[in-house]
Amino acid sequence: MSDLTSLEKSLSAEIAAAASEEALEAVRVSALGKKGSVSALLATLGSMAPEARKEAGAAINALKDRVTEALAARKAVLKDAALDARLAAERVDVTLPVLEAGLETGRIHPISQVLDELTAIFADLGFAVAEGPDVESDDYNFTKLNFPPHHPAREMHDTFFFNPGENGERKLLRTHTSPVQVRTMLAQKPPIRVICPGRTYRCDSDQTHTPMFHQVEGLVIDKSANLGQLKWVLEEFCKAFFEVPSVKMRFRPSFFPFTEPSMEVDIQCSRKGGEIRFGEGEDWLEILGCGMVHPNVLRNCGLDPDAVQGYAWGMGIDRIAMLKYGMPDLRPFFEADIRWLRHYGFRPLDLPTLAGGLSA
Ligand code: 2U9
Repeated sequence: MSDLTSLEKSLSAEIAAAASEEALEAVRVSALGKKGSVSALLATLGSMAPEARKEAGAAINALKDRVTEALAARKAVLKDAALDARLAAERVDVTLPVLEAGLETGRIHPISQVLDELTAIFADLGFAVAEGPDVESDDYNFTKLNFPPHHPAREMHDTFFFNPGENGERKLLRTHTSPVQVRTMLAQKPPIRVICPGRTYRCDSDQTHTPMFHQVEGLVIDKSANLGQLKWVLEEFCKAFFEVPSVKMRFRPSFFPFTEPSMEVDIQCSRKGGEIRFGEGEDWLEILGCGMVHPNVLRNCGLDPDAVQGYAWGMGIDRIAMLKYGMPDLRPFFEADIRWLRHYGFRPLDLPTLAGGLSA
């Protein structure tokens, strides 16, 4: 057997026996590396006579090619085997039940809970959910909503403005979710029935105000949208949300630039013993604002006020959560204090259902 044949035989055996990518790499270096056996054979070519060099060169290079191929084939086999072993070792059974401990300690934040509850109620009334960006343009947050140029809400001490961009445009953190309704009207044709929940921002901080808070606004645009429907929707929502068979609501005239007429809405309640109960009592508590969409707003959003009408409302999610679940102070909502969350939070998997009572 020639030297080349026996070298190829022993290299083939070593390649086949390599049990890992590291072992295979060692075989490659021992054959094709700078000081490898095949490289050493190639180095002998320089001292050969031209005829002999031609013949030996062709044979050694052919050997080198076959060894390279064998190494690559073995490498692919080892790679597949390593991946199979890893997949088998790292397998996770996602159908296993959630660990008891996680269920016991984890809590749903009251804002998430209330968001789920009100989304379920409005979905049942036929409303879709629309969302939009927290960083808004002055145009969508104020101008299209009929705020006059020097309205106080446009002042620095009420609104968080960003520094002007290269084009001079001054972006802001939305002060209400109303720009989402503007975007919806610009993008969709009536009839429109949406609720827009989300984060909103105003320069304000005390026991009942935080610089970031949550709102849910609603909008209906239709040929015959009217105040009677608005009143019915709000009453149905309050009954379902506060889980009472009937509610009395009081609509007081008010003013917002984006609605005409505008109203603030109180809900009847009792405050006996420091506890608020809805559906009974002689007290009144303000819970939301509403009105018919101003014709200027309809026009600004590409709609004809002679062809369609709209009603809208807005309320603070944090505020209605405080009212429903008896929380006296808004600030702990955003302090991530685990003791507060253990007390006021909700158990995971207690999903709200209209049939079962939302807070059951
Ligand atoms: C469009 C047209 C009309 C949304 C409305 C209110 C009245 C309102 C406040 C309640 C408490 C905000 O969180 S709060 O401070 N909101 O009183 N919001 S009507 O009206 C709209 C919105 C969008 C295009």
